[in-house]
Amino acid sequence: MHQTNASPQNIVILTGAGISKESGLDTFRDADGIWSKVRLEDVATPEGFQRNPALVQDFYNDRRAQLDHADITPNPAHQALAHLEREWPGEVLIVTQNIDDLHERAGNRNLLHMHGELLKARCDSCSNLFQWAVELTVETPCPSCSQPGGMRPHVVWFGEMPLEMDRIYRMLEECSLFMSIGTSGNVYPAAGFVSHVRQMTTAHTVELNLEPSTGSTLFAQTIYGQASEVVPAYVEKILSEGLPG
Ligand code: BJW
Repeated sequence: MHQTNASPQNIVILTGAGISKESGLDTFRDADGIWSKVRLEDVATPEGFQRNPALVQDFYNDRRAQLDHADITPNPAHQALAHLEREWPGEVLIVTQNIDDLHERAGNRNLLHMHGELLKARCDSCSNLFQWAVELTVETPCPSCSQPGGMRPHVVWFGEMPLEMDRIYRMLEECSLFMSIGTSGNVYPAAGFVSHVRQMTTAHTVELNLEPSTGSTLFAQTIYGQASEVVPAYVEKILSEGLPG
């Protein structure tokens, strides 16, 4: 492990659907991605949910059930990030856009789900939040206030505010390394994090993705390949050599 006498260096890691692709979960914007099968306006907006709640509940019920399949497991990229969190002397924070639980299953504990979690549901009537592993329907009563019709997946749709933004921006402003893994850089505010880090800090910025993202030129370093290969290699490099620069 690389040792230093200076104060611990913090790492913020933004992850997107690409990190879970090799675990068997679809991305959104690749040719065979989720948005090639369903319209995002129908399933990922509050207006779509108002128009047809049953369609939206079914979409998330299917994805929740898929997470339970025995063959959906963390891949070497998730495992490498858990190893990094355990071994790195400073803070390692994962900010994931993903609603799956593969980072938790790999062992990461310092983790924010900025677009919500598939295994949680909340009640629009009383605002309570629940762990949720089973089907949700338009008739499901809230376990707390008993109202039917108010339960929805705990996910962030277009036009809704992503979660934990204050803590995320604070950590971005205090990091020495910002890594972006498996995200196409199309969705804000996540797509703007690299610019924020560059404006506010001297941190090193690196993109690890299958191909250049929309904002690839904003990164100081870019590494392209399958997440299961490039992420473990990068983690081993910084654990043995320290941060670049
Ligand atoms: C691999 C790989 C392998 C493949 N290895 N890599 C105009 C300008 C700027 C902003 C806006 C605008 N108009 C509207 C906005 C805001 C809007 C937005 O960004 N829209 C854009 C489309 C322009 N954003 C919002 O509305 C957000 N909220 C917000 O801004 O609040 C502020 C506000 C609110 C109200 C009033 C005023 C202000 C909310 C965004 C919510 C996004 N929700 C979703 C669905 C969540 C639940 C679910 O999962 O169903 O989140 S959409 C979807 O996209 C999902 C993802 O988290 C998100 C990002 O996708 P991601 O992860 O990048 O996936 P892909 O598929 O795009 O990319 C995968 C990448 O992996 C690819 O590059 C592959 O190459 C790569 N890859 N295999 C490595 N093996």
